[in-house]
Amino acid sequence: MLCLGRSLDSPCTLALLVGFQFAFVVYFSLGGFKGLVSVLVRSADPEFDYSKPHDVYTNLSQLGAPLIHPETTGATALASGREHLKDCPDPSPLLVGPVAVLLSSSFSLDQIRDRNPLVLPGGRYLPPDCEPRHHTAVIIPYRNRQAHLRALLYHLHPFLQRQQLHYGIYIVHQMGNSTFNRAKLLNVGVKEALKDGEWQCLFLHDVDLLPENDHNLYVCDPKSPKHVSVAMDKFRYRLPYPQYFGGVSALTPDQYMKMNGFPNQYWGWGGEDDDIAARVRLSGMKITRPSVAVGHYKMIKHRGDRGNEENPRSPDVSNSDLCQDF
Ligand code: UDH
Ligand code: MN
Repeated sequence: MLCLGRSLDSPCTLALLVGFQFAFVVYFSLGGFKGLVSVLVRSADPEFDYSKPHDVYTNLSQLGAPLIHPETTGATALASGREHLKDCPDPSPLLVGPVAVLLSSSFSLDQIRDRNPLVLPGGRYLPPDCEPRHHTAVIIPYRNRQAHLRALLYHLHPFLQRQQLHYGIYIVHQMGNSTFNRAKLLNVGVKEALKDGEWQCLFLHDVDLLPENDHNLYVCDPKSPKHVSVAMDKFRYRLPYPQYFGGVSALTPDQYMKMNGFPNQYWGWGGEDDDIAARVRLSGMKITRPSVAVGHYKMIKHRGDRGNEENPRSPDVSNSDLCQDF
């Protein structure tokens, strides 16, 4: 105490203390508490104001004119006349951040097509005025959810076009009334999509999840499988549990092969997403995630479906299953 008292008595120390205090006051008043927190806790997360979302069709009129006739399909038609195009800018200048979500679409499929004149038959799109950096197949397991499908297509087409991706949407329909099998449908979808195009990224997408922020890019992480729907309104915008891998996730074809695809033996609701997460880990990969700030999704409210009753027992998942499924 004596020592401190003495040093405080020194005019030099006092001047220094006053100087520090002054600097702190100036610092707080300029950056506020938020500024101080952001310096202490270095967060790379962007911030978005979800209270003022844009219309999901914002900026679509800025997309270039089609270089190919909309009726034309096939790889050669897609490639023709594009040799001189520059790479699309990174990031896309068309992004707007939070977008409004219409949970029930009153639009018919014809009306959705009319609102998206640059989308080609088969639900494909290629930016007309630049060479896309990413090639993404969106694969949707589906049965008897017409209203959800219309809401998703109305939302997802403009959302993905603003990201300037080359994309295709594949709806994998389970016929008949037998028990639903989401993971098996996803396996079918991956196989068919890869026969159809040279996709670099496979987005596995529930039909009832609508992304709320177009900075949530529908591209893969080349290093790790990505769980994308990290902040769903249904779970109060956070992960329900740390290993959750359901809803929307993204894998490169290589990652899909490395984990030997998805299990085929999960009939009915539940369990298959945890099995898929286990496969990722067992094959030596990690799961990446976008930040909670961009990974916002709204889920269309619904009850359990007939034919997709809760799976009474989770199949025994063993290492040997990893070698059998596809
Ligand atoms: N799906 C269909 N048709 C069905 C069942 C499922 O298309 O009949 C697809 C669809 O893409 C859906 C996904 O499978 O988004 C996942 O199914 P889900 O939406 O039923 O899963 P979720 O986790 O279930 O949202 C929430 C409550 C369901 C009741 C659970 C039983 N206790
Ligand atoms: Mn659902």
